[in-house]
Amino acid sequence: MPGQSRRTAGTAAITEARHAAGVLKPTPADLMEDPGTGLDYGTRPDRIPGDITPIDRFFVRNHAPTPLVDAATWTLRVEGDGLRRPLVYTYDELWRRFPLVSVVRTLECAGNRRALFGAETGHHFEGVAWERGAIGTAEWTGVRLRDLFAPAGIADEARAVTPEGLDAAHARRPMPLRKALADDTLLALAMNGEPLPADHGHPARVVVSGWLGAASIKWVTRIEVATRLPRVPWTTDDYVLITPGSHTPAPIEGVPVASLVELPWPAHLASGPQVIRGRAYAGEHRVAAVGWRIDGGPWHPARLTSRSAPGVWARWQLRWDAEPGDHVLRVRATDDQGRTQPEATPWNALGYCHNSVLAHPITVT
Ligand SMILES: Nc1nc2c(c(=O)[nH]1)N[C@H]1C(S)=C(S)[C@@H](COP(=O)(O)O)O[C@H]1N2
Ligand SMILES: [Mo]
Repeated sequence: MPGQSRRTAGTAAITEARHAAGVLKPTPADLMEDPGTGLDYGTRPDRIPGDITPIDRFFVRNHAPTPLVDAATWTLRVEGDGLRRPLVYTYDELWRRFPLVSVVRTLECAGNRRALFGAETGHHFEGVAWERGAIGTAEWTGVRLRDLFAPAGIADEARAVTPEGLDAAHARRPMPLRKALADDTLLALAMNGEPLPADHGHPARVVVSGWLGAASIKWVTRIEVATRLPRVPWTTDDYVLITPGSHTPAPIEGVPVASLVELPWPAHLASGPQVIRGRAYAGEHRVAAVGWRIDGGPWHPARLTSRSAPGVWARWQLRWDAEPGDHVLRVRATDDQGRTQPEATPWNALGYCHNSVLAHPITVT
């Protein structure tokens, strides 16, 4: 390829762009929010057309620039003391040898809304200053991890599964064996019906339903099945909840219930009857209800317009007779465990899992 050089990293051939761009796809401001890192872009909440987030605007969270991987020479190693024998798969083999499974699942970064968490607490959090855009839903097609493990033979003592990325961050994040063997835990090869795009993990990424985005490792080159849960930076230093008085940081797994209003922030609306739409997501749980209120008025139920299932956002809408002036819209989702979005999120040092009810400013003219 002109203007590009080749080199080999591990077992995978990586073609690196001469000008190492953080993200490969275009990230226009009318589709994506830019928190300013050069590696991370959020989806604009007012630009999601249907149940599924199109690839051109699906949020990207990269700890290192997107690697360009040649699928023809890439391999996946499946190994560790939790397997009877190690195996190596090629890209073609993954497509041909195993049943292909498609699931619609939402990914949300644990740091979503961190900028709003900062504004709420008056604290400056380190880490990507996300607004509301670090969430998206895609149809993921690929192979179940449990099908990949079967030919290797899972040992009785196996406990933990740790996928590893070949990007410069060498991202790794363990999950318990039971989560890895779930029906909807995939090694995804395609997204929204297209081969996985480079920024989203080409040639293969893990999709861990209902968990924080960091568990869904991109550019996977190796999956370790082990008899012990490994300690890795993403469960000791990052993606952990550090709260006042807590002695050991708690690794984040599922994400808490929250809602997303499909309006710009602040929003401008014409007066008169308005339909306002949005989404709510509760990680491994179902969204049971969504409520809304204007200013200091009473809470009303919003109408859920899609079936709510674990691991995927639910859509809702509300009808409001907008009166001229400055208003505040509050939306509050509740999950099937009876947990409701709080007025304020308990502080944690790294600014994760913010799910407070937001005061959305709307000017009606
Ligand atoms: N190899 C690798 N996998 C990764 C990451 C990364 O930086 N490197 N980022 C993680 C984080 S924090 C999130 S939120 C999701 C984002 O997935 P997306 O970029 O496809 O939206 O990928 C996860 N997988
Ligand atoms: Mo993330």
